[in-house]
Amino acid sequence: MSSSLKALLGSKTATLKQEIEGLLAAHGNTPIADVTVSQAYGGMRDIKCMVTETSSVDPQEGIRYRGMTIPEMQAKLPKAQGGTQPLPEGVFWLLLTGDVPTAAQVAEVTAAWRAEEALPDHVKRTLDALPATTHPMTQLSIGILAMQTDSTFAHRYREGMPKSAHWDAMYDDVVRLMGRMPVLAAYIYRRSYKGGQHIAPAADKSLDWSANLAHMLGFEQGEFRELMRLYMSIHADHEGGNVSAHATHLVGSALADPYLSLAAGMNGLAGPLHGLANQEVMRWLVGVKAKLGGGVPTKEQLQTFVWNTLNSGQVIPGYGHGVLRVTDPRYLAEREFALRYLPDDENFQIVKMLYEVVPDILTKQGKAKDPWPNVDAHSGVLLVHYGLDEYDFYTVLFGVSRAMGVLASLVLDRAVGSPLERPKSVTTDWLKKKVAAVLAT
Ligand code: NMX
Ligand code: MLT
Repeated sequence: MSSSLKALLGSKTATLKQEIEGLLAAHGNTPIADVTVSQAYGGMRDIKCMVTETSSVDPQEGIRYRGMTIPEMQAKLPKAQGGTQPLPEGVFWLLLTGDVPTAAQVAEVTAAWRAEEALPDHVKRTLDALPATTHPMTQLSIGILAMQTDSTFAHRYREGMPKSAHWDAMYDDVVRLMGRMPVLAAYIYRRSYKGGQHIAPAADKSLDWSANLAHMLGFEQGEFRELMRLYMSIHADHEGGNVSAHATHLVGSALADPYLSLAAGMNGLAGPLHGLANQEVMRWLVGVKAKLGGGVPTKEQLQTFVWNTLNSGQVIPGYGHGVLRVTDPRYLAEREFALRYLPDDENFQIVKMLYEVVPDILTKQGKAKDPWPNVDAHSGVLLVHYGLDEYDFYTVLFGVSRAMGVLASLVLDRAVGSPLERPKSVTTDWLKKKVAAVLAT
């Protein structure tokens, strides 16, 4: 499978590999971090011990894809005709190469992905064997694994491909996976919620990837297409340490093919502290409305409800973050979309009011290090506005987008020959002895 993106990638990663080899040869023993006992027990927070090229998250500023903020991407990446949001195909190009693609290059990615959009029959049969009530994220993971029969990487590995060819095989798998992810997602949506009445991909092959996803889900509004372009662009990547990226990278480090690796990442995304928070936010918000008699509650009512949630030992979904210490810029991009297209939406009024109420309360409670909203606090209300109100499906959309970032990183991992990931674990006994030894010196 050749393309100008693949050719560009080949030359860029050769240079990157050389840079890494030079850095390792000259400074391989230079320390970059110390590890405390709290970090060893505390989810390894803040330890700088892995490398991810595609994006980075600054606690005070939020995400940058290859150095670009979301507003910069919205300004600089190619868009659909008449649209204002970046095309995710361009985001993928940016993540992989660090370059802003031209419209023609983005069209090339659209064509390559859309050429791969047929879901094999055995994948459909596998999904159809599951109860329609199976959680959509479980179906997504099973569907990805069922597609593994087609893995070029696994096939070529068995045939003895050299290490230098790993990235090439990985790239081919990733193109196919990216082409199929929206079809798989739409298949899950229509079988779970629309009686199995499936919608074929758009006959117009030049229709962009997100608009085609909207079409296969059953939503033809132009605004919903724009929402999908925004949604797919901003959920794609959040540096390497988040659960879905880290899990994908870790499993891939054993040279598991991208189907096996991505399924692992998606299983992590399905946790309520990670991507599943987007469905939990909507459930919680609807619970607020129901308990308070419907409509938009008063600020005082909301404050009481938030405290009741905290006092009953639950988290406020959509608030807090492992890295961020400010409002997530992805939340702000969603808010901007809402202010433009659905300013009077009732749920949006509540989301806005929560933004005024929750940070204060979390700060007063004094536990959460970050009292501000993350991306999941806002995405659900946008989807509900256009009629996509099956909350359990929301994390699948997150997953389709996240596939771009984690798979781009997987290609880069294989291109630079990243080794098996295998950190050292210690026991509590070892830690006690270590602390005693440190105190004695
Ligand atoms: N509501 C109530 N308590 C919270 C919240 C929150 N939104 N956020 C953090 N805390 C608590 C947390 O549970 C912990 O309590 P304890 O000591 O009793 O275990 C304490 O504050 C310290 O946690 P942090 O160090 O601030 O947060 P951590 O890095 O461990 O976790 C999250 C980050 C995102 C898991 C956490 O903020 C959370 O549970 N948020 C709600 C779920 C959510 O929105 N997840 C989506 C994240 C974004 N994504 O898409 O993945
Ligand atoms: C993500 O997008 O992966 C989340 O914000 C979680 C994280 O970065 O830890």
